[in-house]
Amino acid sequence: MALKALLFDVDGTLAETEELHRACFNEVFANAGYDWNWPPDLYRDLLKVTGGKERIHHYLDRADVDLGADAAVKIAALHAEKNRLYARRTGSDVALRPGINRLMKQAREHGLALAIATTTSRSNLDALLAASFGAEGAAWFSAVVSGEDVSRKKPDPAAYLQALGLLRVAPDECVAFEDSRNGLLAAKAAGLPVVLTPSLYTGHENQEEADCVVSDLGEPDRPLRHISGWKPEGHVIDVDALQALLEALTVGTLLGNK
Ligand code: XBP
Ligand code: MG
Repeated sequence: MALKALLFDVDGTLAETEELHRACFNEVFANAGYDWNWPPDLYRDLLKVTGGKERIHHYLDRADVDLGADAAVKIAALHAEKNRLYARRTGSDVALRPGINRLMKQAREHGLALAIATTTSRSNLDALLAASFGAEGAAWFSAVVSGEDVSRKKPDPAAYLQALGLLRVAPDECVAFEDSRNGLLAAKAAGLPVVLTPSLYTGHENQEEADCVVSDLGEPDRPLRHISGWKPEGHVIDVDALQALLEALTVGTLLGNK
């Protein structure tokens, strides 16, 4: 099967963004006069709910906090303010994870399509892409699906299915890159092979459905660490490695192993 496209999750996969999201949530809560605070251990648990607004709703439900009849409006305002802070800071506070830029450049040189399938807000995505890839960054991606483009967020496959439709490719001609269990389940439900690079908040999660789990995509002077599943021959995930992964999966399917 020829490799045609790479689909990337955003938070945790392109960059370790969740600490910045968490700091911005906490700052916005404090500025609004609420005594809510999300330390890392609590945030790890809250991240099971994808989407910032949904996460605030979930937190208030479990803390038994009632914001009254206009709760949804108040939560939407807090979330919008969190995203404004995030967009202002993402350029200086967030860097791409190892191998992301290298693999995207190489994929483009090989004529592969790039896509984004995320449950984060469009403004967060735009800010991260601009900060990471410059003004032309957005043009690198043939399909971009954010949390606002789908009615159901990950683990629902909607974001991936929409991206595949925009790319006009079959899932077995692609590889998806994810860091979280919700993302892994979403990509798998869309039929995609998945390379999982666990992040700060997701290393403890069940990874069994992933086709390949590695510490990160690696750089020539900073080899990846293989964790489980299919093992790349070299020290980095590059286009050849991904093609080899697809071939291994095809053989596995033919032999009934997958
Ligand atoms: C991860 C998420 C997001 C962010 C916050 O998305 O669950 O909700 O934590 O983003 P992904 P918003 O890994 O799919 O990119 O506040 O914009 O919802
Ligand atoms: Mg993620």
